[in-house]
Amino acid sequence: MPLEGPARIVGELTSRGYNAEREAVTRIAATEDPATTLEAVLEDLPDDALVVRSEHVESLLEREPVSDGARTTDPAGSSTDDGPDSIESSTHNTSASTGDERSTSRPTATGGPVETKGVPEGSGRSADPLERSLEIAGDMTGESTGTGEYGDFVSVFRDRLERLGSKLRGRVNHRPATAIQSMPGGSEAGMVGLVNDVRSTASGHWLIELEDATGTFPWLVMKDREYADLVDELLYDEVLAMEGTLADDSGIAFVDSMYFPDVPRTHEPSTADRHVQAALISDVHVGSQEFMGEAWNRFADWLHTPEAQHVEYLLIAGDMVEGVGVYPNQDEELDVIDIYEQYEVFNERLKQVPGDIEIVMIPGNHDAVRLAEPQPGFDEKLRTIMSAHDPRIVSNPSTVTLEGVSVLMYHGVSLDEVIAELPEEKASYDDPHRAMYQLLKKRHVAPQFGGHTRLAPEEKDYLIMEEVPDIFHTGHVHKLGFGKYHNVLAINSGCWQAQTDFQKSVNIQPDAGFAPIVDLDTLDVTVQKFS
Ligand code: D5M
Ligand code: FE
Ligand code: ZN
Repeated sequence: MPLEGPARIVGELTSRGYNAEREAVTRIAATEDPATTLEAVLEDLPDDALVVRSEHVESLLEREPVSDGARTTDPAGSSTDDGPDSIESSTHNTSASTGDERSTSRPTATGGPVETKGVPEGSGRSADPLERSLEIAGDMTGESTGTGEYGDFVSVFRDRLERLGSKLRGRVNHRPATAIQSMPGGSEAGMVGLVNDVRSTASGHWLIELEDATGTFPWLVMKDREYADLVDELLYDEVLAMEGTLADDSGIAFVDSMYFPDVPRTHEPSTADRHVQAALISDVHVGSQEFMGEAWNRFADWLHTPEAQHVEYLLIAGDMVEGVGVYPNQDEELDVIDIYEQYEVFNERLKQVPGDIEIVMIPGNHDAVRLAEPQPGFDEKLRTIMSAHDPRIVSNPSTVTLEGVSVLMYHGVSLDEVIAELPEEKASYDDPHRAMYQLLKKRHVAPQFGGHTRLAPEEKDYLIMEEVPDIFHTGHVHKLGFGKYHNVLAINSGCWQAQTDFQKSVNIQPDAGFAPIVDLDTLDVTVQKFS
């Protein structure tokens, strides 16, 4: 049969410009001759319909039951004999994308419950959509006030120092930089500030200059002190607290303790009240010659299977498309050269995802939004292009809370920087989640200005982790890795792009074609492999 399997049916519908509800696809797949049913459904569809809904299919099947294998072959209901293949299709007819509420059971032509027979795969999602909840916080789309002028840098740093500093001020007896300078030599002093400079001295100690609203003050970390080990974790512009003893001339302080804003060790993450899952992916790179279409097809197919019935959310952490002109000579590896066409193709790929899965996405550095972070969500034109599945499109970073579980989504460009600056054992491409731990410790997704990561100063610092997320989701480095840091689940989600020439040249082996699936009720992770 040419149209066996829901994903093929979805593909056929999308190639003709239609999106489809999952339930509708399942019903078509359940008929004796899905190809004929599909044609009949399309014939029957109202002219203005863009989405094939379950009621379209049901109403056709009620009028022309001949094509409905489940009910016509044996009205007495032998379909139940089909055992595990027999799927109750009438309970979850939902459209996540519209939030429409529909009746939960349908009479058949013979008055009994609809049972589908011989369904190769697929069933409705596991739960009532009314049990779902999805909230967005920190989306700065449309809120950008930055002009890139000096005043913006002053306000963004002031905001950062104020908000991250407030997490440290209770822990140290702190004074402003200028006040410390006039304290008597030998006093105990404390300060909260941004890392302005880190230098090694001739004798191998470390000099860390902290800056606050009043000025700067130098702190000396002796090489044989326990804190010396933390110096190689420091990034410029992160917020820290120091405590120590002033030298005789009060021109410098010897560090006794160093504090990071950090996630409290006692942090207890929230969990969902029912068994429900989210698939976390990123770096799809549609439009690249290396985009792994077959792996994506398998992923979409899998989402239509009963095994995936609890997957009700799909989060995509940036790099939807390959983009154009992102890296030198990138055009030589493009499959689709027009940026809008890339998003059209991406939209087709989204349509393969069951219509009742909620999708949330943020942009990445390959996407057609400003490169500097925070990156606003896509503009109206791109939203229109990507509208078929009705995804929620928010800024990079943003926090999405799924049934009480907060997920901080950040594309991850700063991870390159963390990995470059920190020693291998603290952050590496092979263990991207460990680099994420560093960001959690700093309570900031991209601390360092003026480096590799481009930042746009705004009135407020959108890159701060004001609240501790339950899950931190990044991508960008194309490596799969996850683990827990002070009970926060950090996941870097791999990619859907095979190794590029650049990656070959620097010996990066991407983890392509994997989908980490998170149980929102336990925060356990399973990885599904599609490559
Ligand atoms: O980034 C994928 C990963 O590869 C990320 O760690 C950056 C790195 N990368 C990829 N191409 C380049 C070039 N040309 N220069 C420097 N770094 C690169 P992505 O954002 O998906 O391209
Ligand atoms: Fe990428
Ligand atoms: Zn990227």
